[in-house]
Amino acid sequence: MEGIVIKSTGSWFTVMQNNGSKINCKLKGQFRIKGIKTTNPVAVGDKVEFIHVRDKSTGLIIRIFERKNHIIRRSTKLSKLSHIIASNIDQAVLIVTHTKPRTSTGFIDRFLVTAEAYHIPAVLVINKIDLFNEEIEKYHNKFIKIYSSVGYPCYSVSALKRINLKQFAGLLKDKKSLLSGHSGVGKSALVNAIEPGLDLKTGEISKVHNKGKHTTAYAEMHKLSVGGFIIDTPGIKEFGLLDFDKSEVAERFPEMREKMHDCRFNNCTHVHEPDCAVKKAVENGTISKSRYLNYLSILDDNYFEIVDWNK
Ligand SMILES: Nc1nc2c(ncn2[C@@H]2O[C@H](COP(=O)(O)OP(=O)(O)OP(=O)(O)O)[C@@H](O)[C@H]2O)c(=O)[nH]1
Ligand SMILES: [Mg+2]
Ligand SMILES: [Zn+2]
Repeated sequence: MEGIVIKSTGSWFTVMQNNGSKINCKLKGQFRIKGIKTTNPVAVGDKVEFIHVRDKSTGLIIRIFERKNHIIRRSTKLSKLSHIIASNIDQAVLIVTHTKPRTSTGFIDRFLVTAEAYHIPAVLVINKIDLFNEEIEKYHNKFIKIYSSVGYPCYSVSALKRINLKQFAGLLKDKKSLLSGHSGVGKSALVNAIEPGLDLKTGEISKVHNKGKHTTAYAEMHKLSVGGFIIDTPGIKEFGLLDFDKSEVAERFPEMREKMHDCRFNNCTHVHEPDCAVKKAVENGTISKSRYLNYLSILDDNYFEIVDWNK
């Protein structure tokens, strides 16, 4: 029998079959997946094969199907082991707001770079559009122009005034979506607006983490009645990266990736080199200045060495 792992507690896994029925499963022996040293061989999102045991009330996972992608974090700060948070994600949905609170483009671009690195398509959902005044409206129009021209779909919604919620539900339909966003942007409000009763803990940071003690956060998938799943990752505030090389950052900006082959030097960092096609594109407005500045800031900081997702 086959199903998808929707919850994991470490030793038990909840597997959901196509018909929606759930069964608690254990793992058969030791699993090893090529190339990843991991503390958990099975993660939420994994497609697995299982057999029933004894009275059929529980199961045994005997096979994990190949993963399309997965997101990881290092098990502990110094550990070489990683913890797989979720796998087979169809899209990363970032909920942002322009006001109350304003989500910075620095945060957004770091999120998008991370999604690119994991090869997970990213989508931006701008919530609280009911709060717009003329000035924010202007900012919003510019924002949409920048991000949609780079290739990121943008949805403008209001959970409160129920604006464009059909489109939002359509976005999630039949997909496995990782939902992220700063605290207070309205993740719970949006999900509750299309799926009443589903109380996600997406933005919460567990108190244990703040004390610096490591506990493993397990993701959970929630089935939506429109079809599809939302992946909830308690204790994980934002996307993190492992072993990411600074020379790869520009490639994670699709609009830079497109231009960089025309730079004079093939190891151009697009910072100070002469005849840089990326800098030229920034000057003539083809590449957004704010995106470029965030690129510089990512190069400059230690973001890619920080792998603690609970920061
Ligand atoms: N005006 C307005 N307020 C909204 C909207 N959506 C959510 N809010 C308000 O924003 C606040 C935060 O919403 P939540 O849904 O709790 O935000 P969250 O992203 O789940 O936050 P965390 O759980 O802390 O990560 C609440 O007071 C909501 O009522 C909206 O579309 N318009
Ligand atoms: Mg919430
Ligand atoms: Zn260059």
